[in-house]
Amino acid sequence: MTSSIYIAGKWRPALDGAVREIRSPADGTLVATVSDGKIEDALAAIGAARSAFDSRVFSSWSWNDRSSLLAKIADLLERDAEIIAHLESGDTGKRIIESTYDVADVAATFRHFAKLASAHHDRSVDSGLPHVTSKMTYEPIGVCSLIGPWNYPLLQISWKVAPALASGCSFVLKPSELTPSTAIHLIKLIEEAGAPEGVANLVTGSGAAFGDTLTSDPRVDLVSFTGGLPTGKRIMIKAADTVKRVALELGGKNPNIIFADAPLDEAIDFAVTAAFLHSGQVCSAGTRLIVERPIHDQIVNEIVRRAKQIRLGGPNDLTAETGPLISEGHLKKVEEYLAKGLEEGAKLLVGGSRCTSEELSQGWFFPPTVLDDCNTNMYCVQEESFGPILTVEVFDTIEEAIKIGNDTIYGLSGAVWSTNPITCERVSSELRHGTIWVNDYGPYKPQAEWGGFKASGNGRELGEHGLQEYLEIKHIWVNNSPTRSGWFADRN
Ligand code: TXE
Repeated sequence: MTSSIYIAGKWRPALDGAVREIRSPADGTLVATVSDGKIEDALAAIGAARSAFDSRVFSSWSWNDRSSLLAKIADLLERDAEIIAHLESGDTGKRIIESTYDVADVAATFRHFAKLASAHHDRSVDSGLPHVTSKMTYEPIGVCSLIGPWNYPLLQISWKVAPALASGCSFVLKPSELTPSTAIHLIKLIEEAGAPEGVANLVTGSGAAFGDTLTSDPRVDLVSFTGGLPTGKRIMIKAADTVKRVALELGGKNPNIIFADAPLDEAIDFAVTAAFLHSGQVCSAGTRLIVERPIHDQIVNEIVRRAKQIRLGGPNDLTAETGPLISEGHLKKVEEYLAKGLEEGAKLLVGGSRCTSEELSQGWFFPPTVLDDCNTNMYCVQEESFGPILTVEVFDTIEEAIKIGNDTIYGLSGAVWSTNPITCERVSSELRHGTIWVNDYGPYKPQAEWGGFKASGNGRELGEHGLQEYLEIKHIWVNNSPTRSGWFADRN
C-alpha cells in the first residue's frame, strides 16, 4: 500500500513520494510496499492530532461512548483475525498460529480498556467544609506519539493505541519500519469503527528519519515507546525540553532461577520455551538460566537435547516450531554477541552459527544456542541478544540466586522454580523485576500491569495504570458560599 500514511482522516503517500519495500525475513520475498514518511509527514500528522485534540471533537465523548468505540474495534479485529495474522506473519516471519494468538491478545487488550473506560468515574474528595465540593477529574493528556517495535508489532502498539483512545487522546502512530502492515490495518479498523478525523494518525517510515520529530515537537504531550535501550535514552533526552510524559518499555535480561527441589520436567520444558520462543525476540525471554549446582548437568543436558530438536521455518512451513530473526542486521548483531560470549570463555553446547540448509538459507535463521560456564561479569550475560541464545549460570545458596538474578541493569521479568513456598516467596519478593512467575514462565494478562524496573523502562502498560498513563488528573474545588479569606488585613 503505497499510500499508507493516514493524516486527518485521509490516506496519502509520503510527501516526497518515497516508498519502502517490506520483505519476509523467512525467505526474502516482497510482502508489502509502503510509504516511507519523513519529517514533513510527521509534522503534518502531529498538526492533525493537535487540531483534533484542541477541537475537543473526541475528548468530549463520554467515557461510555469511547468504551463502545473500543468494543467495536475489538469486534472488527476478531472479524479480520485471519487477514491480520497473515499480514503479521508476512512482516515478521513468525508462524501463523503465533500471529493468530497475538491477534486474539490484541482484541482482548481493546476489550480490557473498553471495560476500564465504561467503569471510569471522577472521585470526590472530602473537603472538610460543608459549603465546598471537591473532586478529582481525569482528562486525556493530549497528543501522543506512539512508537512500536517489530517483535510483536500489533500487540505492542495495541497496548498504547487502546488506552490512548479510551482516555480521549489523539495520536500519531509509528510502527517499526520493518513491520508496518498490521498497524495500517488497525488504523483502517479504527476509521471503520467511527473515530473522528484527526484522532488516529499514522506515519510509516524509519525512526532515524523522523523519530526525533515525534519525540521533541512541542505539540506532543506524551511519548510511549517500546524498543531498544539506546533509543529509549535518546527519547528521554529529546522529550525533556518540553517536559513530556515518557513511557518506555526497553526490554530485559530476564533470570529464570531453578532450585534443585523444582518440578524439573516442567522447569526444563518452560526453560526451553522461555529462551527459544519466537527465536528469543521477546522482551521477557528467559535468556539467563540460573540453576542450583547439583542439578546443573541434568538440566543443561536435557535443554540441549530439546534445543537440537526445535524445527525452524517460515510461516508457510506447517512443521516449523519457530521462525527467523527479523533482519540481516539483527542476525549479525546476534552473531557478534555470540562471538563475544565465546571470547569471554563461555562454552558452546549447541547451535552457534546461522542456518545454511537449502530451505533456510534465504532467510535470517539462527538456531537455538546454549552457552554454559557463564557468570555475571560477561557481556553475554549482561546484554540483551534478542536472539535464541541461552546463558547458564550456577548458584549454591538462595542469597546467591537472588544476587545473580538482580545483577543486571534491566528489571523486566524473571521466574523462580521450587516446590518450597518459602523459597518462592522470598525470591519473588526480592527480585527487582516488574513481573515474577513462580513455577511458570511467560503468561501475562491485560488486567495486570506490565513494565520494568531500572533500565527496562518507565511507567506501566496494561492493567489500570496503563490507562492512567494517558490521563491528566485535575482537582476541582467548588466553594458554594464564598467569604473573605481575611489573610491580609484590609486597611481601607
Ligand atoms: O530497536 P529500536 P531496534 C531491543 C533488542 C534489539 C534492540 C535494537 O535488544 O536488538 O532493541 O532493535 C523507532 N526516535 N528491542 O534497532 O531502534 C524505530 O523506528 C524515535 C527490545 O529495532 O529501538 C522502531 O519503530 N523512535 C524491544 C522503534 O523505535 C525511533 C523490541 C524500535 O526500534 C528512533 C525491539 C528515534 N530516534 C527491540 N530510532 C522490546 N522492548 O520488546 C528508531 N526509532
